[in-house]
Amino acid sequence: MGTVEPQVATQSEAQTVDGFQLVIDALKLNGLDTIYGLPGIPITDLTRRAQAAGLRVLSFRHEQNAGYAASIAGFLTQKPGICLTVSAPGFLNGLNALAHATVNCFPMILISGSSEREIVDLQQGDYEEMDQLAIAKPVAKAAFRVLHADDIGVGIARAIRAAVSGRPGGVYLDLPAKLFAQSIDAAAGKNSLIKVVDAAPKQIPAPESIKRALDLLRSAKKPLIVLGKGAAYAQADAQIKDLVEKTGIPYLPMSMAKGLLPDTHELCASAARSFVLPGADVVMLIGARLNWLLSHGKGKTWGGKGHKDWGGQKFIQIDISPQEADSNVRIDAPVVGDIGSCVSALLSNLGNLPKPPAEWLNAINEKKTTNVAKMGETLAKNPSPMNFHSALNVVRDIVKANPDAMLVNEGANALDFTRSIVDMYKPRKRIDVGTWGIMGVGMGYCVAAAVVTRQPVIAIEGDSAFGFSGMEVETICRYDLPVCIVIMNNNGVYKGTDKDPTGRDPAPTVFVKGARYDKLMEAFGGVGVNATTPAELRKAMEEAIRSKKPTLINAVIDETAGTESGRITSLNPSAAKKK
Ligand code: ADP
Ligand code: TPW
Ligand code: MG
Repeated sequence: MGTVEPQVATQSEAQTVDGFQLVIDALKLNGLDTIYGLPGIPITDLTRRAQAAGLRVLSFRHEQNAGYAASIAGFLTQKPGICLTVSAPGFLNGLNALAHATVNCFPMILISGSSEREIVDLQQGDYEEMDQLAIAKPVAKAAFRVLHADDIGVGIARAIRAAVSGRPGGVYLDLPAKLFAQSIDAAAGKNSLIKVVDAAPKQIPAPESIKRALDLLRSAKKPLIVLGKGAAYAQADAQIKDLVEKTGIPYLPMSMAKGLLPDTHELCASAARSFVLPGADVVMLIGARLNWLLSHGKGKTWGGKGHKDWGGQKFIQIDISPQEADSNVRIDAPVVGDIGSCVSALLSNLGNLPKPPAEWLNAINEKKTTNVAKMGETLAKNPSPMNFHSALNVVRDIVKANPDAMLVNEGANALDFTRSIVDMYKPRKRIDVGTWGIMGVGMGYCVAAAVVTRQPVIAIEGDSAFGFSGMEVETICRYDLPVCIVIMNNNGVYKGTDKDPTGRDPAPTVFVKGARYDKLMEAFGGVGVNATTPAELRKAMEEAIRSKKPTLINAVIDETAGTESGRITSLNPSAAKKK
């Protein structure tokens, strides 16, 4: 603070404003009040002055985690999450998250300081020299560089529009060191800032596309709705609930769409996934892509005989991107627009759409009943050592009792089992590895989830997954966030039983046996608990939620319990359930 105040005073006396201040003012003007980042030349003073100006500046231990935090803040708020890094190495550390944001359609802006253009472009070996703009472009939805202070307003406005309009994504904004120190006339500076009007305009679907979709639904004998994370992002929760309930069509939520309607809803077909996908005749995708997570809309998952075989379904696809349709299989009725507008248009034109035949609904319910009963039996067991099921049975109860809590989830078995066992009750409560199945999002997500929602956060982490961002437990303690991390500790990747056939080293998938991750939390003043039984886990989780203290529970899981889960089919909850 001591260094900040005189600077501000000097500026106002001289009636000038510098680049630092213009960046801060442009962010504030657009309601971007939180920065996830890591300081250093040339952006250290930007972090200090942003904090002094009232922005929330959350400082991380590694830029990748700050970036993941920004990306998920974007998903949760529909405003671009801001990640701020230093040049070359800091920028590169943030780049993974930028790519993640783009791939997952989360709005985010990675702002990185950069070195002297003249030196970088002549490759004369500047401090942290790198042509960052060129490197960011292939993984960003858009990338911009600002060279003059009076263009900062435009640069930030363009970055915001690019991040949130149409299909959201990651945007890179390159701010060279020299820019921050440039001073311009204060009035001209103020005038150069842009408060973005209608950053993500509604996109109304064409009436004929609505008619086409409804005609197809009318012809369906076995209709199915698939809800994706685009539907969760769109915050059209009431319309989506209405659509499902008024049409009576069973729905399948993708991982991050769980809870859009409660997983316990009578029309939720999650527990009959491997029955409804091949069985459906008309499938309406709402904010979900037919990518690998849905087996590309073909093959055995969809009732096709071979890997490339089409199952015969007709598809309706609601998506904001006009290019998404036909990316994997034929889409018979594309509906292009924002989900809120599309679903509203469907609702107001439903007319006398018949309810799905009872035969289809009964068959689904039968499957659900059988599968739920089977799962119930498995969950009720209490083996020693604890396994994924007996531990997740506890998590399931805790989440049920705390439906507003955020659930962060990553790992392989720790992911697949949690997704299929732990029911979600409210929209946008479950955040996870997303489209890439990426490990390392955990602690960054925890920080952003706690900061954005002000709700308790529960993180269910594989021991390997946790390791990618584990140092951020210090960040969680520093900001005293109500985060309860549960490490499903099975001594490694998938399981802890592999051996090096030569006997020389530990196997590549195996970690230190009996590691005590709980001690890591204690090192920074948080609560660490070692839990070897479901009862101990329950007690520790309840206490964490009650106390709101940063807590890490090392849940000791049978090291033989997991399955090799790097396969595509492992993301199918019913496949995971069978094992
Ligand atoms: P999931 O992994 O849950 O299946 P995807 O990430 O594959 O979901 O798909 C999300 C889709 O949602 C993307 O195709 C994206 O274009 C779309 N989308 C995102 N936001 C909106 C919106 N507001 N309106 C319509 N479509 C959207
Ligand atoms: C950035 C590959 C997929 S799942 C996983 C790895 C390394 C870890 C699984 O072990 P974990 O879970 O977390 O202990 P569990 O319960 O099965 O034991 N690097 C990145 N992303 C991915 N997806 C990988 C590697 C991977
Ligand atoms: Mg593990």
